Amino acid sequence: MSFKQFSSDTDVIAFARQHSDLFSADEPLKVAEIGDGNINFVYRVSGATTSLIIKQALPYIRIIGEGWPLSQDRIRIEAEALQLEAKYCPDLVPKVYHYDAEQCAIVMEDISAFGNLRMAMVQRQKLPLLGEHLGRFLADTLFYTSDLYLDGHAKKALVQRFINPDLCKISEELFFWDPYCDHERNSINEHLRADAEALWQDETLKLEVARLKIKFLNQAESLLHGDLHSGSVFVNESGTKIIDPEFAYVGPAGFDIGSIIGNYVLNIAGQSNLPGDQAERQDYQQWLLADMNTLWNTFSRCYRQHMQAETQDPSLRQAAYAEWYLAELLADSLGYAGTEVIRRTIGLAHVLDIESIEDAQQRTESERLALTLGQLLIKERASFSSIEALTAKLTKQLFCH
Ligand code: SR1
Ligand code: MG
Repeated sequence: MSFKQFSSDTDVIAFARQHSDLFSADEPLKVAEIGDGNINFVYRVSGATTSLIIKQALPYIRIIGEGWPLSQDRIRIEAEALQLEAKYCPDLVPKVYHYDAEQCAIVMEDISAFGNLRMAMVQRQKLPLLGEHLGRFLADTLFYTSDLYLDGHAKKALVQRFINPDLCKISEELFFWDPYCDHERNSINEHLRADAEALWQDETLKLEVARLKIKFLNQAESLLHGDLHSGSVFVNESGTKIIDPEFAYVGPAGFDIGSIIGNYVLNIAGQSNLPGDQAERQDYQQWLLADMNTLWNTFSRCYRQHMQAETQDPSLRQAAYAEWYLAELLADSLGYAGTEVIRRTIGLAHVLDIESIEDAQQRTESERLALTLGQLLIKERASFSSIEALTAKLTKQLFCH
């Protein structure tokens, strides 16, 4: 059978029954379309005691329609990336039960015991294991897919398997082009217009963004998740699940680390004006800063251990090389964090952390703060000798004026 969009609950149920043995033959099943992302359709199929998720990729972007076509190879890439990530951190990703090339669909584990990290951050939930889990996920997935672990043939085969031009193009434009000019895709709060215009005139900033962009285009360092924002992370008190790697490709490791750090910073900017007690909001900002330290320090400790124990090439196993590599990676990560913050503030796709501030003046203040922090991250990224140096600077920026 050739590709056909699921068009009824019956289609989805038949597909679920065909490709999993979770349900008994006579068990009544229910379907809910739960996709809240921009790109695909996602269904939960539930029986009496168990459930699963089916994700289907159409040949275009869901929120835009047929006017923005998109390769359906993205769903193969997502399935294969999830399977590869599961090899190194099985506890941190949903299980893939079946990938169907013809229907461009994945049948996978339902992670509804976990809630979306963006919502959790808006509600100021402190998650004791978050930074450690994200740090370990990043260290394992980025190390085991790099030249520091793989031999040359295996690495090049990996690059080939994850060529993802349509999805890369979206990031190339939305991160590195649109926010730095008066692009029709941008969505700019009218009160912030002058700030955006000033940013478009900032040649120093644009030069630094160009340096980050060229690495995104040509530095085939590690297999990336490719879209690691807080909407791609699910959490509860005891666990973390990272979903949606359809933007996966072999790119600069700092892009994944920076994307998620950028989402911490976006929430920090939002917390300055989200509803609620000021002391509580400031306490949460401090928790986010401390968890950024935990994330990077967990990442760098695991990555250093992997290099010492598992890198075969003696020239790349030198201790001094590991230190140089991690310092470069911190700078790259902070730069990409800045691009994520800026594109989510004046670009096409915004975030609830700031959008849910109802009062326009207060929302503008948080957006202005986000732009300030984003520019600081990009321009000063190479000046921070540790993550603590950055979070101390952000603390000063937020609390001492
Ligand atoms: C048109 S797609 C906009 C954004 O949604 C995705 O989740 C990616 O972050 C992309 O940049
Ligand atoms: Mg997504």
